Amino acid sequence: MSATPADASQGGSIDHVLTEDRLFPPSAEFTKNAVISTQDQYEQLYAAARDTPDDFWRDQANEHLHWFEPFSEVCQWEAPDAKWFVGGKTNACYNCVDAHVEAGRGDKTAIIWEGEPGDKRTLSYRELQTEVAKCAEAYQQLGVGLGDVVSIYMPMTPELAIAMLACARIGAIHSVIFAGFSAESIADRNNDASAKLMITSDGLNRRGKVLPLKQTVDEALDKSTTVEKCLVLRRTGGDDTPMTEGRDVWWHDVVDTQPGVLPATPLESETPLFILYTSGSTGKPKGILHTTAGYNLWARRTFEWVFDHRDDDIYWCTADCGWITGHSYIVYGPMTAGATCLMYEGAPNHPAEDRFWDLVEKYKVTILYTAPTAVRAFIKWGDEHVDKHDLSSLRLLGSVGEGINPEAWMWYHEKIGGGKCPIVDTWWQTETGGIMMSPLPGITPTKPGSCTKPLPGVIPKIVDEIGNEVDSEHGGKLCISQPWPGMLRGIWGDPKRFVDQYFSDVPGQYLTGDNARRDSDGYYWIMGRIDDVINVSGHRLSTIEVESALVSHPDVCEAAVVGRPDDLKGQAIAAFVTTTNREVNDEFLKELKQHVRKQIGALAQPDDIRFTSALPKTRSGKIMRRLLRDVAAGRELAGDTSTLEDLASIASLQEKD
Ligand code: 6R9
Repeated sequence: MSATPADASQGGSIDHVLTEDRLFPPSAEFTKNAVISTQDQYEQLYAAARDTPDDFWRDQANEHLHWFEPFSEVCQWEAPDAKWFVGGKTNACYNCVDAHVEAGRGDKTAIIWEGEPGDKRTLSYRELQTEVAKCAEAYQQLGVGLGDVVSIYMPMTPELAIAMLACARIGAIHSVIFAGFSAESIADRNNDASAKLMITSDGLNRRGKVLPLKQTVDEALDKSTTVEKCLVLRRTGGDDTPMTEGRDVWWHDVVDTQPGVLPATPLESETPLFILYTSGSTGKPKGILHTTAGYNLWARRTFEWVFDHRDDDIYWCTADCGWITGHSYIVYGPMTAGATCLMYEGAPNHPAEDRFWDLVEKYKVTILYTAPTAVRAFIKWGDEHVDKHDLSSLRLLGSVGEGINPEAWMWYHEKIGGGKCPIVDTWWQTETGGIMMSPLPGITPTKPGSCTKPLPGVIPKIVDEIGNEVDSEHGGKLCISQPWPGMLRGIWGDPKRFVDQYFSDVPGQYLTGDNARRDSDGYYWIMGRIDDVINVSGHRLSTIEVESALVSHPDVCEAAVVGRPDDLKGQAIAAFVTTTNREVNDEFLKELKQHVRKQIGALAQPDDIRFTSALPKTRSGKIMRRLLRDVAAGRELAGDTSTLEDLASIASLQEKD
């Protein structure tokens, strides 16, 4: 059987070639104290959310959010439009901050912050309440109110979280733009969202250097037609920050001088909370819209279930607030749950490669949530940086953003978790608002590389190209067949793209854009993006499985595989590999091909292997296979590259052609 490359992205079932049979049950001690501690408890929650969703979510919302006015209806669903907790009034900022002060927990530490240069700050929930109220008062003074969009382009400082929460306090909509994007990207996002206020800082500390954020913002504002004011935080100092009279104001002048008493506004449940731009595989970035009550509840409950949160935890999510992970698991989830969050401003390798472990030791972090790309970097940097530190405070580890290759999982488990911490491999998306599939650390035996089972309220389906469910042996397109409170409510200003992208394939179901399979234990394995499937002689292979086979070789650090056109096979497998220290030669190349063949069979053996010093990644750390496809096929780079971290790595790959 042969296939053309075009077939590769059309869906259908996928061959599964990598077998993983290691199983890691949680320790009896972890289970004993866990929030969800028996399989029965999970099954009851899961069945209730599936079979009687209105009753289930009514109780959840009443118990876990504050309501200024009760809702009258739990969910109105007419695909693709969902409305949750209709008629009710709540406020996400109130739930994150004021609720704890009201309940007598105002002295609890909300944020422990450390800047890259080593400066430190902690904020209790009470202090956070005052800061957030001041910021909201400043917004009002600057003419920002309900429904106005505020663009935030800031370093990872407490003021970034404060700026987000202050929007929520008055019903303004934040659009956080990762502080690494270009002026062009900022302007596009400002214009698409009709942003009224822009918030930034003079500069940002990165690996000991100061990046002049305000200069970039000035360039962006020249092309942003709707922004009226720009609020500037002094972070890095110096006298050379350009300020435009009448437009730009300093944070210390307009925020710090406010009384800090403004209460949270009661807001309709479906009031827009934020827009977050995410790059589509082609075309311009999409502004994913989330609204207040449903998102807030989903962020809170998923945080509590998955991270087994307890009052004395020191929780650290290493993401930047510029990504959904920072929104849901630095700000809205943990803060609604009243957690103590560590927030770190800088790079993981400044001043040295042990910065993260220094932070874990110093602050006695108990829960660490990071990304596979970081784990692979730590492996490459060497165990000696980890060995210097006492990581015994850790009790739970999390992973998000990409599939974690089983060998990286094992290193994370042994080296960071000391063999005792459960790992929660959390699968979700900007669009889903919060975690959808993940182990529950007290009850789920984990398998390296699997995100295991769906959370209560998540009904996954694996379908072929015409929407029929496929049998569990084979992978297919992953859909979600019931609405859940945290789901996106639209693409800002583009209702047609919203339907086309997420709801047109299988009527009434949300199409995730990922492929997955379910094993005989009911565990889910994410197989990568639908567009990334490789079709070799009619066999559809998942990128992650071939990559994981490569990464399991001791001298391979990271791997990305893509299909390239091949006259005979339809597609051939091209692999891009970074190595630890080994010299690159023909012998190594042969050994690697042999290794993959042994691990997963001849079919998946790469035809080409290219060694490179770095893989092209999005700024949030995901491997950009789309660009590598072009490189492998010798094509010009196409599509949107605005989220690309390292164009230089692409350039060096092309030079080798
Ligand atoms: C939270 C986040 C979403 C895409 C998603 C999938 C990939 C995320 C994953 C994972 C395998 C995991 N992804 N977590 N793949 N295992 N645990 O990353 O959101 O930036 O929107 O990306 O990331 O492909 O569809 P977002």
